[in-house]
Amino acid sequence: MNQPLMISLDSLAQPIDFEALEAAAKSGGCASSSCGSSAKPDDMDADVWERIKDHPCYSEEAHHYFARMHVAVAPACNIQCHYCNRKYDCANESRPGVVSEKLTPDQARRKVIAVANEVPQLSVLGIAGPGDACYDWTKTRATFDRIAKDIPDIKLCISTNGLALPDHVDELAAMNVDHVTITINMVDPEIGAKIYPWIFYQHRRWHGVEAARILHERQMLGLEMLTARGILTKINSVMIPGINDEHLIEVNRWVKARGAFLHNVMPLISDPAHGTHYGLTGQRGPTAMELKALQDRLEGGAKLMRHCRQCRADAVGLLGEDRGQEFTLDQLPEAVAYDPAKRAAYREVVARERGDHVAAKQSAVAAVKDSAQEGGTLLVAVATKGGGRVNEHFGHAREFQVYEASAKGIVFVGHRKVDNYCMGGFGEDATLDGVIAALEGIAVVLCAKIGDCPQDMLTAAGITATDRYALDYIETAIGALYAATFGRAIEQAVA
Ligand code: CLF
Ligand code: SF4
Repeated sequence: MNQPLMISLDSLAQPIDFEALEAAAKSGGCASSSCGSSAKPDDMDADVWERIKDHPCYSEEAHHYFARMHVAVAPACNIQCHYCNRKYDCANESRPGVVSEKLTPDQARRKVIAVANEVPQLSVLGIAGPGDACYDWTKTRATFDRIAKDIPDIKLCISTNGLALPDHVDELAAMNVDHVTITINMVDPEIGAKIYPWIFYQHRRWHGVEAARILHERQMLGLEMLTARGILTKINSVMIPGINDEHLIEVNRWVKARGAFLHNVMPLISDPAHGTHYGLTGQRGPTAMELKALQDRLEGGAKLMRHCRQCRADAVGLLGEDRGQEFTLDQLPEAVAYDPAKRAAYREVVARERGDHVAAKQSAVAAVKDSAQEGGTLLVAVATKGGGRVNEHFGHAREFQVYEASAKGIVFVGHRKVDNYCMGGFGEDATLDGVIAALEGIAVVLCAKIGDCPQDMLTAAGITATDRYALDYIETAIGALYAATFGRAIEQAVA
């Protein structure tokens, strides 16, 4: 293992101390591009790993360290989804299609440079609407062209419904866009007709099954074209109970057969207040356990992404945090110049921390496999603010990352969003009830600190919470917990 760093990454979510970063980088004597390679999964080509190792969506492991930002330059859309209403905006609302301000390509350039100068974790620029990035193509292309000139090492990423995608695949390849997401919710137009009321294609509107069939054919064509060009394609699917939940098993088969790199099944977000068709007609989303059960059934098919946070179309920061409100247009300088120093220094630090983390993870996973027993599965929720460590106060957590420890090792299986319990020094019982409800099925909560009162209430709800593993790597903590748990009561393991 490496020597401890001069700074810890447990403060990733805080403003970065550049002096400390630079000093830590200089003390390392290790090049970021090579060190990161120690984290490569055994079953992945070195070339593919090189392309995803800093992408927080394409690599679960990278999402502990690297951030994405979206620029909302593409407001026009060519289809209607029953789960979307782009008129609704709330700064606290995190879901696709929601933005606080739309940008021109020049404004987007200013914003990306300002963020890159302030947020050294930034590695990916995505265009994910708020409409469709391929339909609103002129603005998407103009934005990517500008940013690629100023920040050549930033990864360009795009998300689309797929209808206009085949028209732009060659340009995407020429522009070095290496990561494309297509939202595919069905491969059966009869099911598609229950999700999409209409599409706009070849200068006219199409409705019902006919519309869904065209969309389906364009999505499959787009995916095949991307695969043929070696572009890493992720499929997002919205799980809509009673509409396409069972059907997503078929979708997974189809996209795997056509070379999809990842399949990300996300829960439907549905609330009457959002004014969407599903929200207004009472269509519910899945529970966290229903989502997990479907994802578990999909294991063995196209590789799953389980750490999606269903970002806004103007999200900024690590997945699960949103710093967008710090970078609204009125706060940006008129003239910006990119300074690569902070991002370069940060990468040096991450490269070292990451090698250490991977070694710790491997040893924890081996310990779990060694002590695993028949049926010995433990679901653990972790309060973390990044860096792969147990480093968040229970009361400050806005989400918990969920890991499953079993004979298969230690696997990230999702996250649970919560309202933070600690509201400026005092806890709210009603909020805590909501947190407990969100932790359905969880056996143990790991956090950096927890008060007696919430700890007792969690215990009464059958959930053990402990700060015993504060600042440990997540897997190290879970490995120790697992080894101590089986054969003894959880309460003894955390005593
Ligand atoms: Fe953005 Fe999407 Fe690129 Fe990521 S998000 S365009 S691939 S950079 Fe990521 Fe956000 Fe989930 Fe999307 S967590 S909603 S999967
Ligand atoms: Fe909304 Fe995206 Fe669907 Fe268009 S493709 S209707 S922006 S969710």
